[in-house]
Amino acid sequence: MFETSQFRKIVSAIIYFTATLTFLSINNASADGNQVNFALTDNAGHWFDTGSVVAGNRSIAIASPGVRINFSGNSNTVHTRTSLIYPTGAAGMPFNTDPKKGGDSLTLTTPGLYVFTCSIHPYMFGAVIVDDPTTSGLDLGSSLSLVNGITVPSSSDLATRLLRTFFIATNPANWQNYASSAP
Ligand SMILES: [Cu+2]
Repeated sequence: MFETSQFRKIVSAIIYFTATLTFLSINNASADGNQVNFALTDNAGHWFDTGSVVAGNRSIAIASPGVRINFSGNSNTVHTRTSLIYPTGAAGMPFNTDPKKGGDSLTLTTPGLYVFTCSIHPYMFGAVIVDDPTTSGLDLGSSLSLVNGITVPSSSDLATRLLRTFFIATNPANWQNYASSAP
């Protein structure tokens, strides 16, 4: 269990990230060339690494509809690219691949929040928010579908918990190397 102070810090972090993402959206920040490149790495926290920071995070990208998502393998092991969360009814979803090191691509056209994971290493997360530039605010999708088949409102408690988990798992500061003599 989290202590209250830790919980408050996490809630503050989520509010900060949400506010920052909304700010970026208002300013029409988007991936250049309308593509997002995720390198799947062995680097703790940066498992799905865009190489560029959005809201303090290298595993999130904001793009417009039609964005091309490219996954490359820069890792000593194989991974799947598996859609964990996606806007309900989104074109091309669910998405999954065999375990591999090679590349895959897909195009996201439906606005909303997409979170990809690896089915072998379920702590690996990469997120894309496909934002329709003609609407105000950041499009998360009114409802989100999960890999287990359930659908939840994007404003639900479960969606908030999953978002919190995403930000914890994609922060390298939350990972320690216990194989080290000084973890
Ligand atoms: Cu993996």
